[in-house]
Formats: sequence, C-alpha cells, structure tokens
Amino acid sequence: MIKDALRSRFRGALVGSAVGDALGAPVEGCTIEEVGSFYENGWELKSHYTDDTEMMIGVAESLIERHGFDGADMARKFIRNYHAWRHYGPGTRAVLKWLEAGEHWEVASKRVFNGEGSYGNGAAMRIAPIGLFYHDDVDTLWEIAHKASHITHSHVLGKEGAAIQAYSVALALRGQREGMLTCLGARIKEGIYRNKISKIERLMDADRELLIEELGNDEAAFNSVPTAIFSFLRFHSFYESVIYAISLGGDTDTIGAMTGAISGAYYGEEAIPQEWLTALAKAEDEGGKGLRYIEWLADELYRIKFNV
Ligand code: F2R
Ligand code: MG
Ligand code: MG
Repeated sequence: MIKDALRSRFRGALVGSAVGDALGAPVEGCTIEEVGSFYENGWELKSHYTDDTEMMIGVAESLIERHGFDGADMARKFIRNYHAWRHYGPGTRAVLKWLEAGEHWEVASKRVFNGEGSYGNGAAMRIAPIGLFYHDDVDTLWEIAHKASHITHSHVLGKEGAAIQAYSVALALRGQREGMLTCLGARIKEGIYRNKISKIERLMDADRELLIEELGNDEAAFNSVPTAIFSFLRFHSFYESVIYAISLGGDTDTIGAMTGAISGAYYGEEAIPQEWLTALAKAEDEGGKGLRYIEWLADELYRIKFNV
C-alpha cells in the first residue's frame, strides 16, 4: 500500500473514533426512536467528545512517548487526562482513583465488581491506537491489547473485547474487509464473542430490533464490540456505517466510536465528511485536545512505526 494512503488510514482510525463518539454522545442511552427524533433534521455533529476519545488520546500519547506499551505510563496518562464531565463509567472512575492514590496498574482494576473486574466496553472504546501500532503482528497486538485493557478492565470479557476491536482496526487498516470475520474467528477464545461474530454474516438483512436482540447495544464489551464490527461490514462508506451504529440507540457514543475507528482505518480520513471534521474542531476550541491534536497523534504513531 502507498505510504500516504496508510498515513491517511492512521488518521482515519483516530479521528473517525472521535467523530463517532461526538456524534453519539448527545443520544447515549436513548432508544432507536429517540435517536431518530434527535437527528431528524440531519446528522449534524453538535457535541464534544467524551471519555471514549479522552482515553484513546491517553493510549496514543503513551505509545508515542514510550515507543510501545508501558502500563505504568499509560495509567498516568489516563489520570492526567481525566475530566469527570466527559462521563466515565463507574468502574473506570473507581479504578482511576485507586491508581491516582498509588496502587499498581496490574492490581487496581481487580477490585471492582466484587473482585470480578469490569467487562464494560471502556477498554475496547479506547484501543484503536494499539490496533494501528501493532497492525503487522497479531500475536503482539493481542497480548498488548489485553495488557492495556487490564489497567482498568481485568475481566477476561472486557480484555477480549478490546483485543477483538484492536484486531478489527488492524485488519481494516490492512484492507482486509472480506476476510475480517474469518481472521477474527481464528483468534477469539471466548464463547460469547465466537458465537456473536459467527452470526454477523447471517444478520446482514436483519432489522434494527433483531440486530440489537442478537448482538446488543449496551455498555458490556460483548454487547457492543460485535455490533460495531457489524456496522462497519454492513455498509460501504464511513458515513453510513457510523450513522447506522448510532441509530441503534443504547451506548451510541461508544458503538459510534468503535465503528468510526474501524471504518476510518479502512477508508482513510478523506472519507469522513468535512462538516463533521469542522464541527469536531470547533467543539474542542474551548480547551480540549481537538482535531489537530488527534491528527498529530496519528501522524506520530505512523512516524514512529515506520521510522520516517
Ligand atoms: N459513563 C458513560 N455513560 C453514562 C451516562 C452519560 C450520559 N451521556 C448522561 O449524561 O446521561 N459512558 C461511558 O461509560 C462506558 C464505558 O464504561 P466502562 O469504562 O467500561 O465502565 P465500567 O463501569 O467498568 O463498565 C460499564 C458497566 O458495565 C457493567 N459491568 C461491567 N463489568 C461488570 C461486572 N463484572 N459485573 C456486573 N456488571 C458489570 C456495569 O453496569 C458497569 O457500570 C461507555 O459507554 C462510555 O461512553
Ligand atoms: Mg463516552
Ligand atoms: Mg458510551
């Protein structure tokens, strides 16, 4: 693949994730009908990004600074970047507090949910930079995605969901749309994911209600990662995939972010509607790390990865 196209796909994954997050944010927790009426006059991006993007930025910043995975450093980036108004999940909020108080990054996440650890989608929603950075080495990608998830999500289903999302981003970046489900199927160990990924092809003509019943649309990683993969595969443009993902209701910012990351990695930044990019930049003018910063992170990951 021409290097310029690959650079655009790096940007597409990170910017696409932020766009999906910001578009889904105002309707998080809504029904299909409520999403429809919120966007009845068109899919205008009106919101800031949320925790999904703030944590994705932390993952990218740490990979760039450390030239690879460093758990303690990534945990510090999450703490430094934290803003409560971006709406973090309760488990992640608690873990970040313990990390800030000095607990080791390999220990803190094991305390939530009665010691079970979280299977929320908070690790999967932020994982795109790992999919990019390790896209050419699936064994390392899988291992690092599990480790990076463990900082906040120690439940095996939280970690596996993040690894599946990271691998989907990597496959999209490599242009492997057709073989995506087969490649995923060959890697996935956990039954609930194997079952849902194996259903995706059969659900291509399903209506929204059936799709939600079969794959889910909530905050559990196993009820949202397969839905994002489906949303990417069901359509042939960034725009259609992302608005479909959000139109399902439920955890709209997160399913939007994960669909945006996979779609952006496949189509490149040019495929993201210009008005969404402009609106994202404007929404972050008041001090957030906005569009230009996210593009810079993607460029740095690319530069370090290819030593250019
Ligand atoms: N926090 C939110 N949304 C809150 C509402 C915001 C809305 N816009 C409003 O203002 O009204 N969204 C963000 O949180 C999700 C990611 O969550 P994360 O980081 O995974 O958090 P947590 O708490 O670890 O897990 C999420 C929920 O999953 C259930 N759960 C997880 N593990 C469990 C276990 N072992 N046992 C039982 N339940 C478990 C819990 O309900 C957790 O709270 C994203 O949507 C992001 O956008
Ligand atoms: Mg969010
Ligand atoms: Mg969400």
